[in-house]
Amino acid sequence: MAETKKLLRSLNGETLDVPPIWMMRQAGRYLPEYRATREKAGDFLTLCYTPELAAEVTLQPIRRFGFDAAILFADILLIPDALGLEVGFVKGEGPKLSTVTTEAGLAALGDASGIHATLSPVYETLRILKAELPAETALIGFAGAPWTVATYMIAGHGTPDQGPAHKLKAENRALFEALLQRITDATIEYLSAQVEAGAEVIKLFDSWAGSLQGADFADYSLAPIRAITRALHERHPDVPVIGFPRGTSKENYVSFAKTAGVQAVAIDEHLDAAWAAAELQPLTCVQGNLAPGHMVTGGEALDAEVRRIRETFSKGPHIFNLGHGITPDADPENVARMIAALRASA
Ligand code: 1CP
Repeated sequence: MAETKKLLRSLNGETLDVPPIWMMRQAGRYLPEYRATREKAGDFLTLCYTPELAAEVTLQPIRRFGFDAAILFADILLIPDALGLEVGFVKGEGPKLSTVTTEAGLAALGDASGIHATLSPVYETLRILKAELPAETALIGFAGAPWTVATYMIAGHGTPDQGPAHKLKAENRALFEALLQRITDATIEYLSAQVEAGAEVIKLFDSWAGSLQGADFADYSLAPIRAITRALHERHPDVPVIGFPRGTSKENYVSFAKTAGVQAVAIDEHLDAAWAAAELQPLTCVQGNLAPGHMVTGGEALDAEVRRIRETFSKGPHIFNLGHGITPDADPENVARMIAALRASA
């Protein structure tokens, strides 16, 4: 049977008249129905680990907007939790974790095969979604890329420059590399289980790739991601992977597109779309890259940007998305307006 899900068609290399659209953080605080479910769950981790509630918030933006894909509601910091760190989300402050900065800390972590005990509710969420999603809506599973997850495990919180992770890398490279390896191994098991539970596409978020300079990008963003795509494709050859090396250089985006083993490269809003259409799209499907600020400001500037991005990428496979996650101050009306502008543009 011919593939009918638009996201899968684009990932398979097809150029569509109207590209599929979904949005990073499409389930989130800008939606009143999300805030209500989040309130009911109490804390953020409970929301992630309660399959009925996690499935509910995943479905909310699909019901409201009719996106072409749903992304599993979870967080990249569930892997540190499953490896045995203490992970908490403090309202208004973001995540707080216990840290790994010593050999003893690494030795105390669990290994990859032990993660499923903690993560099995996530797989149940996917099974519920698989049963409840409309037939045309693709289901995306995800994980953080090892470097990005490591930055939180080393610092214990979000950091503007990933300083603590860079410091550990400089002071004890063997320990830093062993930590990346542990995260890589766990991520392979986690994503394989997500696919087995119904995820049709996988996205790897390397949100902090932009702070890796020179050979560090190849060694600590690209290489672990390639290890994950290889192992995943050995087990599940047909599952497409979207990679997101956010904030990296043009040169690095090109080497990522060529060698990461992904079927699409997601680009952030700082990358010039015309450059990406000329240099990346001949290599792979491109996802992006409307600036998230347009979801706050809206208006005709939003319509014009949607048309510009859509036209710029019209000669090859494209997935329409933001360049990064939608922010809590966004107006849901602007999301509807973005989708209408895109679908009217054919
Ligand atoms: O209180 C709340 O409701 C918390 C807000 C929130 C949400 C809605 C967090 C805390 N995580 C999430 C969900 C989430 N996180 C999803 C769900 C699916 C969707 O997109 O709708 C996904 C894919 C993520 C991924 C994630 N978490 C990333 C990578 C993507 C990105 O935005 O760069 C990162 C870096 C995180 C860590 C994280 N989780 C939450 C926050 C506030 C942060 C960032 C912390 C920081 O460094 O400042």
